[in-house]
Amino acid sequence: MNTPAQDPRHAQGDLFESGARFSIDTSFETARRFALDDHSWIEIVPGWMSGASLLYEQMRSRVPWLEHDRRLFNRVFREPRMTATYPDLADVPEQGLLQAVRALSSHYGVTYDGLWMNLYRNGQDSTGWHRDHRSCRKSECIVPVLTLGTTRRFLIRPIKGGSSMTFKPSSGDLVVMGGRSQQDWVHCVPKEPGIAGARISVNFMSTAQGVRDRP
Ligand SMILES: O=C(O)CCC(=O)C(=O)O
Repeated sequence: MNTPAQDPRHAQGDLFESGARFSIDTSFETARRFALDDHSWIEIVPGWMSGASLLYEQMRSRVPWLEHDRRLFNRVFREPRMTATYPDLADVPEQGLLQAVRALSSHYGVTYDGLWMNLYRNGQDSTGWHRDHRSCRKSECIVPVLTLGTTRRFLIRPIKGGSSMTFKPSSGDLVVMGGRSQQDWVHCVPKEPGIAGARISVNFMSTAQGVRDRP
C-alpha cells in the first residue's frame, strides 16, 4: 500500500525541517457529504492534510495574529479569538497553505485567492452563530475550512432555528460548506472551557464568491 508521500493522489509536500512529510489528499478520498436540506450541504474530509501539526506550528508563530473589537447591537466587545488575513496569496509564506489553495481550487472549481484565519487560544475562545459574509455573498458558495491543532466542536443549524448538527474536525480535517449553507444556515465554534490546547482554522476565500449575484 502506498504511504501518503508515495501516493500519486497526494500532492507532494515540502520536507519540513523535522523531516516529517507534509501532503494533501488531492483525491479527497475520505470526503463524506451530508445534505443539510435540498439546497445546502456540508462535506467533511477527515485526514485531508498529513503533517498538519507542522503547518500549525509554523502558523502559530509566524502569522501576525491580532485581537479585535467588534460592534454587535450597539455594543463593542473584544472578540474571543485572534484573527489574521491574507487577502493576497502573494503574501502567504507557508507553502503548505498554497498547496491547499491549489488542491481546493482544482477540486471544487472555485478560484480561492485569499485566506481568513482564526486562532482559538484555548476552550475559552469561540465564535458565535454566524454566516460567512466575507467568504460568500452569492446565493450559493463553496467555503472550505481547514482545522489545524486541537479538535473543537463545529455546529451548524438552520438560520430560522432548529436543531444543530455537530462535527468535531481534528487537525488536518476539512469542513466544507456548500450550496445555500451560507444563506439558510449559521454555524459556530462554541466555548469548551475544559480545553487547554489551541486550534487554528483557515477559511479559503474567493473574490468571485464575495460579490453579490446580479438581480
Ligand atoms: O473556526 C471555524 O471553524 C469557523 C470560522 C468561521 O466560520 C469564521 O471565521 O467566520
